[in-house]
Amino acid sequence: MNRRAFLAGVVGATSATLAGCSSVMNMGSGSGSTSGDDFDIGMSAMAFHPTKFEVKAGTTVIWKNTGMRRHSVTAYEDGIPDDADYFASGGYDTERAARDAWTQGKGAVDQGRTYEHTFTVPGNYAYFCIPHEKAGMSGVVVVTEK
Ligand SMILES: [Cu+2]
Repeated sequence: MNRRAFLAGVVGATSATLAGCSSVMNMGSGSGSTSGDDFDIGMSAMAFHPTKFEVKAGTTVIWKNTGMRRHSVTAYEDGIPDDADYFASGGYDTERAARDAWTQGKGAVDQGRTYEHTFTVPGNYAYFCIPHEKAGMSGVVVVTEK
């Protein structure tokens, strides 16, 4: 009787059925999707999916709120390259402005909506979601040379 072999088989049978990201067809709404993909980074269940996303310089990254809550895409001002443009959903120029606007209900990426930003300067870009910052909703975009 080989109990150990049986247990090993059970452990090996983990199925990763994360059924997110069911693609929503975007018929003729012209929402600025650059390729066939609807979005690059999903926002749901208080996390960015994936949390780390790598692109080449010059790429436009699209976030989509795939969940039920309001989220934001807000760069950490001291978490991006010195010569890079600041970015935040709502179009704010500083982290402070983005945080202030949120208290007035502005700057959200609402359910089903997208936000996009074009990254031109190589480096790491740390960003977060204002209402879920304390819950650990943050991510990083890694921009490599062309
Ligand atoms: Cu959020």
